[in-house]
Amino acid sequence: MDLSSLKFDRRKFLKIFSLTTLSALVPKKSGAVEDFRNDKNIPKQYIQNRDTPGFHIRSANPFLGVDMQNWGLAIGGMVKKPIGLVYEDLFGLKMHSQLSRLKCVECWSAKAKWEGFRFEELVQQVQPDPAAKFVYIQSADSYYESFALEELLRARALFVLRMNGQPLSREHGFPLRLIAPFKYGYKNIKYITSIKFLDSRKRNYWSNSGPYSVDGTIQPGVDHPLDFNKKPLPINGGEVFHFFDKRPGNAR
Ligand SMILES: Nc1nc2c(c(=O)[nH]1)N[C@H]1C(S)=C(S)[C@@H](COP(=O)(O)O)O[C@H]1N2
Ligand SMILES: [Mo]
Repeated sequence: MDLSSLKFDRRKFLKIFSLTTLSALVPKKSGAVEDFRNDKNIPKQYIQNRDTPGFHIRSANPFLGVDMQNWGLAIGGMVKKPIGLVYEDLFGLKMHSQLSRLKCVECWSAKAKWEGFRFEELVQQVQPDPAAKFVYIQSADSYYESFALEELLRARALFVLRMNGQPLSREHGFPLRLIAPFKYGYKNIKYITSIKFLDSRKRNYWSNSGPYSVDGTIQPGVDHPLDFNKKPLPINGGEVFHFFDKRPGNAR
């Protein structure tokens, strides 16, 4: 199927591809790629866990990155008006910017300037059923996350297109990721392809594949920020702030 001629024509795109077709185009698994998780010789071109200076990279399943010829964002489930968006559509939404820290459960954290749109705008477009109090998000690397709708509507939750003044890099979630700084890093899903409104809470990748909770709210304790001279920094729980971070206007 040749998508290249349709790439920039949204109306045609939406007419020709029903929402089900759209999500069928987005591979649930990263193809028939072998499982490299326990392989120390993962080919270099794969996005994989890397402790890179400034901002580490975490990718549970080594992944080649999103193929934009096939990328679309499907928003559906219990909604009045399911929609399919192409990358260009996302730039028609109102952009917000914030400085916030991503804190991984593996005791590193790093901050960046993020730019993106608020979930509220998508909610307005699709008009969810009042019973749909939960949101399930899937990504191109077969990762998935689960939220209460209320959490995604908080002021500091952002669907991010740009990081530090550049489009998201392949490693950090291009073309679209979530930044929810009051949740541990694993909730900040990258390479998003589909968002579904549901009336019950689904599980997430790391509660099914490891010891982490579905909720993933940052807990009180001791943090070890990557860019804080490796000195432990006590935190009070909730979003982690650095003395030099810009304080959020109305963080919750
Ligand atoms: N799609 C997807 N999103 C993901 C992950 C992943 O493996 N796949 N890893 C999570 C984890 S554990 C962390 S800590 C953050 C790391 O984001 P970064 O790679 O941009 O630093 O992404 C989260 N989002
Ligand atoms: Mo993480």
